Amino acid sequence: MNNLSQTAPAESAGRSKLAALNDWVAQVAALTQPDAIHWCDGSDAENAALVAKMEADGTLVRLNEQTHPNSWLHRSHPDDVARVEHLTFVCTPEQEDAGPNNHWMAPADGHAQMDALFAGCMKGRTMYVIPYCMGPIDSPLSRCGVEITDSAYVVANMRVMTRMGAPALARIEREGSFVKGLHSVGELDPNRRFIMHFPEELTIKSFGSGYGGNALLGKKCHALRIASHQAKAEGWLAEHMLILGLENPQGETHYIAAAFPSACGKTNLAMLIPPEGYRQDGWKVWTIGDDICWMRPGADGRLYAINPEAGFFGVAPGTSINSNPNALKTVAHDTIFTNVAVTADNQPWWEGLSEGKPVIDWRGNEYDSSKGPAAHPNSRFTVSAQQCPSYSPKAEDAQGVPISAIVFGGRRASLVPLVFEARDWTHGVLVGAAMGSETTAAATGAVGVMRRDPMAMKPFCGYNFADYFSHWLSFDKEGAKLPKIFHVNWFRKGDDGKFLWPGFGDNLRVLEWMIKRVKGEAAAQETPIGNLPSADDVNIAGIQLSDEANAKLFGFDHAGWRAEFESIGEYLQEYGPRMPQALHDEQQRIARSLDA
Ligand code: OXD
Ligand code: MN
Repeated sequence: MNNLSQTAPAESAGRSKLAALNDWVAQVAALTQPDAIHWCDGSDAENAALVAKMEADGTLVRLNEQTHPNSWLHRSHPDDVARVEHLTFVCTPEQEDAGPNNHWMAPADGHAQMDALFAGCMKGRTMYVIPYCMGPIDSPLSRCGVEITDSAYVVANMRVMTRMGAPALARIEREGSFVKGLHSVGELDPNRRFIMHFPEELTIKSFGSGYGGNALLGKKCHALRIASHQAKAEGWLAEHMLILGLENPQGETHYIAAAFPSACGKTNLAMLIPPEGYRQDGWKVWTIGDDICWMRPGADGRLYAINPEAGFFGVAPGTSINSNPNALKTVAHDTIFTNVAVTADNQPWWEGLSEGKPVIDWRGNEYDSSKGPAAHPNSRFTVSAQQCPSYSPKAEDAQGVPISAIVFGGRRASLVPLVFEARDWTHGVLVGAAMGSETTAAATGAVGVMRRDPMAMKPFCGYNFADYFSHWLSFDKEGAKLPKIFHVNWFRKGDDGKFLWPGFGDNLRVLEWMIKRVKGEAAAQETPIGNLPSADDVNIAGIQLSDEANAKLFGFDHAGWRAEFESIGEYLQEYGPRMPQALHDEQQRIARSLDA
């Protein structure tokens, strides 16, 4: 292989100035027995050599060079297309610390089970050592890790999704600490697949899957599960949130962090293009991140946020010129597509694209519409954030951006109005804790089933949710200037089963109302569930809403919410005595006012 420097395993120690890193690499090599070891430097030459190797062995298929320069298709194993929540574990000494929200195993058992899988698994393979930094390389909010993997596809994706290679290694050597992530695709056998986290040891072990959320360990495993644990200990927040900047015609930009479950439109909202009239008036949306947000209080008491990622691992189906023109421009070149279909002239294709016709489906078979969608519903693009036309220069700011509003939202076909504002921080934490949403194809299992997904962190919180809610509540203290908290629902349906709100660019109308509320410039009606705008308070000029839409999007269904609050009360009880009393009190206060 050209330009890919590899050493025999015995010579591998000593590649870093950090003894702890060299020792760990040597231990992993002794366990997994690779034929060769490659320390990734993140260079273009290294990437070119890896891509050439993957093209030669069929891991990557070149797409149409004229329409999609330097872009590739990867077809994963058909049983390896999503996160596997039932095989994902948090291994803490005490089960209670992982909480009812996580699958748990004692750390010694977890290590034993994983190490048995890893023993000799890299024979005949190259072991890649990937130093990476989550967040801008010079930011005090960033954290580093090292992923060891036997997948060149993982290396290529980590290069896009993180700041990977020599600068990250230099920071790790300076700081002396890093999250350890060990990954092998194994045999891609769903019966020999586990993703385990050891938060106390800042360690991740993932075996048997090459899928993004299971295998790109910087993303969900480090930046959410391990980081949420670190954040609790250190007084910050690691959240499943997009970050955007909303610039008004006066040139003032407010930053909003928004939590939605997987495949519920975070990428679309983060890259929103304002409706025509708003654009003419000078409104702009700036993208900071589309999936993960790390926030901590600054000296002025506000929360400052960074996006720890450097790229987007976005859901392809549904991405179109109507839903997300910025994303389409972003993926026009230098993109890795996974499990999309292709057209006769070898362009990537997925459901929702208005142009082109699929001829080969995501499995690589001739497309036959009677056999399901052409692209897998969870097919993805991996692309550098720098390619996004709306990428904010502030995204690289070491200090992060000050957050004015936090938004929670889920897919709720009924009951939940378009938007409401929490009365205060404690109420906002309850709104996040009570969040519900219908499941999507981002994880294996049934799609469309309503479940509680607090703060969109159900699959990602690395510790007991009850402690997580206490941690959130702890930010409300002397001197804090906390963001306002809102809840939105873009997915409310009418009696005919169709969405009542146009969504996409028109969501800006709702963001505008929020920022006006932050500035004390917009009206709202107080209700037991929070402050709701009427249809007159949100600018809906230029969109047609039926009477049913007006009533359901801006209305408040008393009886429905009474039942919802009973169910929220039962949900909080599931966490037993660790659930903070403040949330029980808040739930009961609202339940009482609904009864009044
Ligand atoms: C993702 C997910 O890939 O949430 O971002 O599943
Ligand atoms: Mn996500």
